[in-house]
Amino acid sequence: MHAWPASEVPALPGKGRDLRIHDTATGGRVTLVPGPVARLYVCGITPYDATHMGHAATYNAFDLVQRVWLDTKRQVHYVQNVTDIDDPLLERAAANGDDWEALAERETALFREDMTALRLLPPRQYVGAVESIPKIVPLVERLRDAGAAYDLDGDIYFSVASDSHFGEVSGLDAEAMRLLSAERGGDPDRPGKKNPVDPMLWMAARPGEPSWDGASLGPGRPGWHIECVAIALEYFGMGFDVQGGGSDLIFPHHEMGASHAQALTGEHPFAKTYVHAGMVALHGEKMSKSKGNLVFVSALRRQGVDPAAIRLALLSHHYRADWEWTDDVLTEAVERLARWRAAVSRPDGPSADALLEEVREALADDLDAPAALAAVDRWAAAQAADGGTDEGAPGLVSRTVDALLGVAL
Ligand code: 5CA
Ligand code: ZN
Repeated sequence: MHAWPASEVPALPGKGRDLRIHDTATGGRVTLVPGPVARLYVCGITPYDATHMGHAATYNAFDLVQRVWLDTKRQVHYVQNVTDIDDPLLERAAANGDDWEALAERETALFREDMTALRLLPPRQYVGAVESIPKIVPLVERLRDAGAAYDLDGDIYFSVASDSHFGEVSGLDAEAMRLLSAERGGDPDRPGKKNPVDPMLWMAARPGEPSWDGASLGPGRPGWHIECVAIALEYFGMGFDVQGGGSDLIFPHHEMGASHAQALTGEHPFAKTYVHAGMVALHGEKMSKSKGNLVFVSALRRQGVDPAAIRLALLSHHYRADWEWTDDVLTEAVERLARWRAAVSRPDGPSADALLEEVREALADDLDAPAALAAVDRWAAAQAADGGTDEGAPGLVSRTVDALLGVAL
């Protein structure tokens, strides 16, 4: 699949700091020291509805990771998937009398437009589940042949007992895992499973549903977690720098993905660091396609909201916090954008050298975007109050905000 166009990242003077970030697996903060090419895998959308503020907030967090890495003069190899075949997509298409492929294509196209408008850097590879099936099938066969997977009435399940590191990403106990598995696409109550949370790797073809050639597995379609494993192993192999997504992916998705990959290769870890963004809510509940309590990026754009203001609204919350989308969040962002634009359109101002370092330090400190915004606010307020004589300052502020926060002033 093709991704979306990249917005340019202006060069900044000097060099940024290495990112210290919260790692879900260890529960503590780690300093990321990738090689010259930092490798990031972020779980993409299931395209059965438009991009909402929760998705946008999560992708914004991982865009900041990339911008910090780029500022340390590294290259970034970013991979993202699209879950373009899965139960929710088929269910939504059936409910609307729609064709599932057309639905997936339409929503993926809209996602690309939203990402472009928000200036979120595109992945180098943007890869669909369907196009990955020829890579997925041999992995499932290998797991089965190694005794890490078993057949249940034609469906193939992964045995979590086959990975001695199972449980290390989420750190959850068996009961918590069982509850989350039931909530998030698993089938813990299906009789015959070795462990209730064992996830499906390959689902045998169901009447009326799309299916693909599965070689020795028989016709069917892939399970969810193996999709991201196949894609990450294809482009990175084991031990890539960061796997990211929202906190709703910690279990089962990222736990199972890690175990699939570790059982397949005998190596550990799958990702060196697991990073998760908090959940955005609306009216007190997690924003989710299944609940329908959504604010869409595309709807705001249609109403004429500047995407830069949407971006500032996302940046005004710490990525790890769970937060609530309200009209006030957007109003504040619109006002901030206007203040910043007025400030950088003046011919001079107070020196911005210290501001650049403050923004760098804020982002290196577990992506503290609210602290970065506060630093820019202070510069803009100082300029409005006292002016300044540094002719290079407005330009440097623009470039800093553009390169490190993805906001074009
Ligand atoms: N296709 C899978 C990942 S392989 C999936 O979870 N798709 S999704 O469309 O449901 O979510 C896409 C991304 O947005 C995931 O990283 C998910 O964790 C994140 N996300 C979903 N809802 C929210 C929310 N309310 N707040 C923050 N992030 C969210
Ligand atoms: Zn994923």
